[in-house]
Amino acid sequence: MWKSRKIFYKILIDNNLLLPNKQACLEQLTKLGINYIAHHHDPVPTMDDVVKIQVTNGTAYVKNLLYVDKKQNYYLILANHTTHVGKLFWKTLGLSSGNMRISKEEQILEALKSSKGNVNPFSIANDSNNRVKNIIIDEELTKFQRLALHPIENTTTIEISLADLQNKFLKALNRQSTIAKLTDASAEQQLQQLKQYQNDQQNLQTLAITVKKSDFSEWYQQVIRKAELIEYYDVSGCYILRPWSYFIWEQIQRYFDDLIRAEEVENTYFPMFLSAQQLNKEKEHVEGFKAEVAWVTKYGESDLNEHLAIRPTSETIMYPAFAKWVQSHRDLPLKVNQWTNIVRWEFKYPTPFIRTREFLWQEGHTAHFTKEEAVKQVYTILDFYEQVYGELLAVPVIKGIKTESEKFAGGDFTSTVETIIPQNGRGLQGATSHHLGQNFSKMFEIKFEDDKRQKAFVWQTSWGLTTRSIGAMIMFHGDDKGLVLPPRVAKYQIVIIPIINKDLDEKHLNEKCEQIKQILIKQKLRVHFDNRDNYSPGWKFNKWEQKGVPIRLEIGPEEFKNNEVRVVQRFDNKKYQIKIEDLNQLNQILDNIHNAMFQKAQIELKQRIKQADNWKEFMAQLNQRNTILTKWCQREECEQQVKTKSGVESKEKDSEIDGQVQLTGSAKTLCMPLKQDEIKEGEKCFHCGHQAKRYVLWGRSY
Ligand code: 87F
Repeated sequence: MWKSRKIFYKILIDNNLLLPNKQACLEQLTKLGINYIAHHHDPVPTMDDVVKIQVTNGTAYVKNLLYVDKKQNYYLILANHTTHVGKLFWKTLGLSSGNMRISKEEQILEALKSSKGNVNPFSIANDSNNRVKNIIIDEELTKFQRLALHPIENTTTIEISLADLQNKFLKALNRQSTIAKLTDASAEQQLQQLKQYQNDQQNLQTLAITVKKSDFSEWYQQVIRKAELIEYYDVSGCYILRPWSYFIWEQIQRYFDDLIRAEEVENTYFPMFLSAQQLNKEKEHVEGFKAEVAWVTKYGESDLNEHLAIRPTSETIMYPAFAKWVQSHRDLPLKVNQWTNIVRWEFKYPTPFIRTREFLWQEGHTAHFTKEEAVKQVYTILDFYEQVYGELLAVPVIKGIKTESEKFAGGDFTSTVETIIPQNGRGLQGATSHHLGQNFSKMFEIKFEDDKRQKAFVWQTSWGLTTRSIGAMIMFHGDDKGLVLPPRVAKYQIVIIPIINKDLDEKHLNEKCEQIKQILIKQKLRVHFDNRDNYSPGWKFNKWEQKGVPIRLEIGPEEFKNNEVRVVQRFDNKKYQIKIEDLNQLNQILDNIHNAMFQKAQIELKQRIKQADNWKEFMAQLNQRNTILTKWCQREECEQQVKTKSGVESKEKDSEIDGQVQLTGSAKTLCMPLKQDEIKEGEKCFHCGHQAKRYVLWGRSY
């Protein structure tokens, strides 16, 4: 490829061509008044590469074929990429197919001054010796609005109309073109080809995930798209949540909302804009985050007098109102929550769900009479978060406290639920609940008169859970075949798939399926009957497996006859029959599936937590993709040193050990787990040898 491109350019310069390169070509099109849409990309030497370029609906991908006969006359054929170019059409043009050969690299160079992979109708302009006798255009192409073609070089694709190509471009060159039917096929064969083509398209869309889960980041990218959770979007770091994933979020909302409602938390909505002055009110906490704040600076064509920040969190939006609402101790506790979107303009590599510039969350903010009440609130919410992860998403978490350097700077302490992604051993913060002390209440003057008519500041908490939780669930439970949904968040918990057979009347089978569906709906199960007749049962099995539906019910001739269904469980592929009258077991079966998924996940999580008593053991475990629980002195200086040293030493490591690519990057503290053994006098910090105070969990993190 490289070699031929070099020759290509050399000749272009030597011969002083009419259209030496794509710039000249595009300029020429503009001069001729031809409108086009351009896409720039890496070279696309083959048709397989070409069809990956996204073009507008109604645009055909064009195969460009240069033929040559025995007398060295050339013919350029433009065919729709799906057309099978036959032999018979040559005769209709008064030519003999026996004389025609597809031209070789040197011949392409000679006629069009072009290389293989760079044949296109625009290079006709460079055929100064009139070697190309005719340009033959596939009749199929007349059915499209535009054609996708390369302007001389295959690093750009333009979409232009056939009419412009013929009547403006080729006409200006005084070149003849002929529209012809290129395929030899009979009408019936053509229909067959069309069906095959449609089938292929179908398969293309649902093609299995091409990598195993062990190729983790590629696997994740494929799962989120093929399971129809995410659609990509033009703004970097922002993604479309499709119904299949938004439903999961709705389940999380419903579950958590019920929990906090019982705690007498009230839902509210505060505006998403805030002024610079508002944002800077509590300087200390904003300082570290400033770079991530997104601003609105214009309206229409005019500059906004006062730029507006888009909420990255709502402390400084809410607390001025809190100051108005709290007058006496009778106004306490004040407990509000809101479900909103949040914008944080991060520059780390985005990952759908896990790290995105806009995301969805709930943020809760409470104000209390006493410190004890506030602390209690912090832990109640932390338990709720543990329940969301465990009871809904079947993801185990570790409850803990952040170290001083990892806590939210605006608060007194930060509690957290952390999980560990088994595939790469990375820690992932699942949600957080802060004890804010009186820091904000003093700043914002949220105060009241206590029983003795003394002024007192309130004690506050704030807490948040985001759509990141969905990412953790996908990573934990997905497998080589795709997504595996825990039953409580699955939009469809059960799909019914009829297996049509010539011995079975389709109408009766469908009625049976519909009947079963109604039985299950009465049990409050979320069930879908896939009665599409243009897809085979096998195709449907794959599709719903990829989308992670917990249970599929198959009903074929055997099941129909015996009045039963075949149950196939997604997460462990277990298969068995149940009688129709026993369908009420399905609720219990789904619960069992949830529990089994959670248990499996718990084991996987535990396997990623190792202990270490010294630096050597620590680094060895880190390089085995584990998190490490160590005794620690709780000194910030020591924490910093571990972070820096582990980063340096992992970078120096070979990139491959035991055939596995090693993760590099420094380890930080994930949390000090709430549940931990007591540390005795004389026990030492694993790193610096000072008296240890607590156990802390270290790991690379998301
Ligand atoms: C990004 C930009 C500006 C996090 C930010 O955790 C400010 C911030 O304050 C910021 N990123 N934070 C901390 C958020 C604290 C707290 N807020 C309520 C939560 C839970 C919900």
